Amino acid sequence: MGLNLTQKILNSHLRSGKVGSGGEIGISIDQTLTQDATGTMAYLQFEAMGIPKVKTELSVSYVDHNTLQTGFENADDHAFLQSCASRFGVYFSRPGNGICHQVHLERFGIPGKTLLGSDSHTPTGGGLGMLAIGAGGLDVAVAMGGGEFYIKDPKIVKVWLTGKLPPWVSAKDVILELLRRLSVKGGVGKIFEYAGPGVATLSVPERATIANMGAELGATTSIFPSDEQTKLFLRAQNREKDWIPLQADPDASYDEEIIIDLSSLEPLVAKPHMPDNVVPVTELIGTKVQQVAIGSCTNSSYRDLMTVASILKGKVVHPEVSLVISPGSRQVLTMIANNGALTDLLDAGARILESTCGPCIGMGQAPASGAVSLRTFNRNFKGRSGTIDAGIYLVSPEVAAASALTGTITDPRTLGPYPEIELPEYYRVDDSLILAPSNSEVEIVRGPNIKPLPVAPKLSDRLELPVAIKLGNDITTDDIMPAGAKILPLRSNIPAMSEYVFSKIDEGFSARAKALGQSIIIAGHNYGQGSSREHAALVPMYLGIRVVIAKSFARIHKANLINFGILPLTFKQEEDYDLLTPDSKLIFDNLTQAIFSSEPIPVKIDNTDKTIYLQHDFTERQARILLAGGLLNYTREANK
Ligand code: MIC
Ligand code: SF4
Repeated sequence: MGLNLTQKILNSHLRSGKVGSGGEIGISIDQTLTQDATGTMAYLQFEAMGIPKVKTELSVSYVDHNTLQTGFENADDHAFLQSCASRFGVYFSRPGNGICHQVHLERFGIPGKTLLGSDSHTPTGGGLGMLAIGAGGLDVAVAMGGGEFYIKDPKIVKVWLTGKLPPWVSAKDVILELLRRLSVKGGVGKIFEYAGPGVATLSVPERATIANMGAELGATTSIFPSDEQTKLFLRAQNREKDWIPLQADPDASYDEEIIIDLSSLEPLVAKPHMPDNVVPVTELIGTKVQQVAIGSCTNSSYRDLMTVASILKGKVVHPEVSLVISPGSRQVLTMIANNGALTDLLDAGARILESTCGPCIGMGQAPASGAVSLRTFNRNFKGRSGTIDAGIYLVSPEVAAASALTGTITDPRTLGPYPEIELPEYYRVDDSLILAPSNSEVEIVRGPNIKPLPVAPKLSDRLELPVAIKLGNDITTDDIMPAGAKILPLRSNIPAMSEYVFSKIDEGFSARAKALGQSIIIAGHNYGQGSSREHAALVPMYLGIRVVIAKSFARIHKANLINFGILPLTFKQEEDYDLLTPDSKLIFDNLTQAIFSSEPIPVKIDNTDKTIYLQHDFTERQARILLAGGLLNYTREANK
């Protein structure tokens, strides 16, 4: 039996376990990326491991999230990151050079390699045929030190593409269609491997859009074959030497199969407040729009911005719409500046922002109260934009540009002939904002925003834990640890961040958790979906959270909880969720043994005669990490 593409890459990087066994596998990581919002912790953790230089083939540190400098904090973090990069052997992409995933695709991604990034949209690299996975900063720090990365052996889904996208329908609609079919939980534990005759009709930037937003399915990653399109892209980036052909064997087998006929797709929209709340644009025609934001790691490539510029050329945006555009990279920005498209955008009334994440992570451009904002981004969680009652709709660049002109949600197919964008034969290559590491000893610059790393306590055998909060389904890491212009600058300062845990849904949480000392979180399905931010585990750990009981967990967040010594447990019987109240107190006994056993854990509800049963699927390695009080303690002990 032949192998699929994922199996080929996993096998060639396998360091422990067996592909196809369903158990845990450990793989070696060729490349890593970090961004500034998760990077400061990752480098503090790398430093704490005492390894002098990274051991990967390539590691890159990007600055793209915290670029609004309203105080000293972000600039301090940038200086810290720049000095760490130079000291530890990491390339440093300076602020202004672009969004990590876009720049990595352009300048560093290589088919067939593994990439681990401290950002959940790292799978963007799958557009180039890489096995690119998002993880918490601590896992990335371990990979930088040469350690293997562990995942549960994934189920591999074949996404068979046929046909060709019709005019005005684009890559964003392909991934919105998958989200419509499968939901934000539909990809947990799975890798989506694209194949079929439709693949050849998609360019690498289009594939990257699809792979990028596979993160919203909860997938471990998504991957496309490396073919002639990949070669064209790499040649145009002056990197043809990095190309290798790579695809599944013709007789490869898969765990599941999904078929999408590209020709049958139509423009789609994800309505507030979840990326899977997808409907055809035709259902929303006429809805008034106050803001249109184009950018993010999903849709800000040269192809996307040229499409938008062609639609807007010679026209002006509706007077009640604020149009903001953040180009994905300096390469994209300089190319549209040189070919005149930037002038078309400015003439149309667009407000041009830096080449960064910007509004996608609430770093500015919060919409007006109650506004409708159409965004080409990947997440529309309530409040993430910075305005709690704004309605964020996720759309393609085509729908965004058409609606910016009319002031209402518009079907772009009404605009006439579709501007087919020709991709450049050569992109403009200028790596002068990417600094190579230094060979000499570099002093690490630590401003007052860089606070020491909190370390988790060792696991106690007996815990009596009151419930700190009881939550429903699909709680995101934005709910747990909000981002935005006010809170993101505190990412290197855990005591300051701790004031904001759950602040968007329960303002009293932080004070209550502190008063309780140690406590527990109860949640429904898919707890911790969304971002890879380990702060959503680290800061609750700092506030005394020792256990999270949920109906199910999102992959990265579950790993982050274990990394920070918090027990992620699930209900043996889901109905037991209803027995717990915000005032319950739970009594755990013999925990240090229970985490090594597959037997359900009996837990007494204090002041009642009830016992509920909880379960886990910890591997022996994860149980040891939990026992040690998290991955940092565990790695240090292992390196002694
Ligand atoms: C996001 O899109 O939520 C982020 C900000 O890029 C995060 C990382 C972070 O919280 O720093 C992600 O997706 O992992
Ligand atoms: Fe940045 Fe948004 Fe992409 Fe996250 S999703 S990396 S915030 S652009």
